[in-house]
Amino acid sequence: MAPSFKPLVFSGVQPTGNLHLGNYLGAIVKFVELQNSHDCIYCVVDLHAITVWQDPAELTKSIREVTAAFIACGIDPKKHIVFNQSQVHEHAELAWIFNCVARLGWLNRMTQFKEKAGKDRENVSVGLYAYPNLMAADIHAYRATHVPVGEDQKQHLELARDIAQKFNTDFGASIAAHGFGEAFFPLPEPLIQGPATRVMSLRDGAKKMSKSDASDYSRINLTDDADAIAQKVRKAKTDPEPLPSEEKGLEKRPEADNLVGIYAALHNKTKSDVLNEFGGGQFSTFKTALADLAVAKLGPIGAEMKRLVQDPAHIDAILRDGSRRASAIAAETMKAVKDIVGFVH
Ligand code: AQP
Repeated sequence: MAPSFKPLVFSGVQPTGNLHLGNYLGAIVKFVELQNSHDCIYCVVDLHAITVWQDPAELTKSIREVTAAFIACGIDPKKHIVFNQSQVHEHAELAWIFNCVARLGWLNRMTQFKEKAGKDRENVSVGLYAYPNLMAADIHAYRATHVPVGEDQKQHLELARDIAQKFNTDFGASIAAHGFGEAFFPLPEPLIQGPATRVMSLRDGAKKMSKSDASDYSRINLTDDADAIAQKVRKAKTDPEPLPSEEKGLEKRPEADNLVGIYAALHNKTKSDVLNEFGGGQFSTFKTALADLAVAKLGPIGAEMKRLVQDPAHIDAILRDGSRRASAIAAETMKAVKDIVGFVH
């Protein structure tokens, strides 16, 4: 019989700059929903952020800004846990164990590393390469069972499952001998659902919307004001055809597909619902409706984020409290892992 684990949600967001509509629809909206059905732990993953260079003062600001975004979007840090990764040392400790479990061949297959390292592979940090092992440690430090993420994180989640599986197998006898049954780590389920699991750049339907894109017109930031949102939607790349009436008509039209997906996700509808309403019409009409909807949804979030970051002491107190509660769980896991591996402690 497969071992059963208490359902627990874990996910993280990097404090690496402007949070955008992709982070919001691909991840944070799901974080908020899951609070109604699960215990949730949401982490500002600052150790991940420094796998590429971060200006220290900007990093501090970004950690507080991501925390503010979580709260402004509706995450409750009292009922659930919100904290920053570097305050819970077990993440780094467990990541080392996983460095010794994961195989080089597994990491060599990671497409995000290939994309981020590009041609300059010799010159990127070792941390960027080992990033997926740290991500596995983030999840497994809490023995989390469900991980809401955007489509781009799917491969890393599969690696986290492979690491759990190999740890459970390699240490099977020790796991049983220490009274943990057949498996110590659950195989976490990725939660990647809905019409906007991969929001694309507004300038290029083949590229993911991303914080690091040089063009600010490629993304809608959570802190953009109404004018900026409206202008970015108006300038978003489209094609000359009217909108199709059926979803099949979005195939090979990446920009149209992206905008329809964004509208559907913001409205909590399906793409097919959106095409029932706008199919056959011109993009100009649809873009006006999309801009209005985006302003209505994101405007209050941006305003609340700006208000919250005015009080860094309040945000830091939330992170400290969350870190304390996260540490209590992660310390239990790490203690058990040390027993299982055979360390004296
Ligand atoms: N475009 C996207 N569409 C849907 N989901 C997305 N996510 C990111 N971009 C999109 C999801 O947001 C969560 C947090 O992401 P992250 O900040 O940890 O890392 P990232 O994927 O590296 O973000 P960026 O914007 O793409 O940063 P850069 O430019 O530095 O590479 C994750 O669940 C992610 O899937």
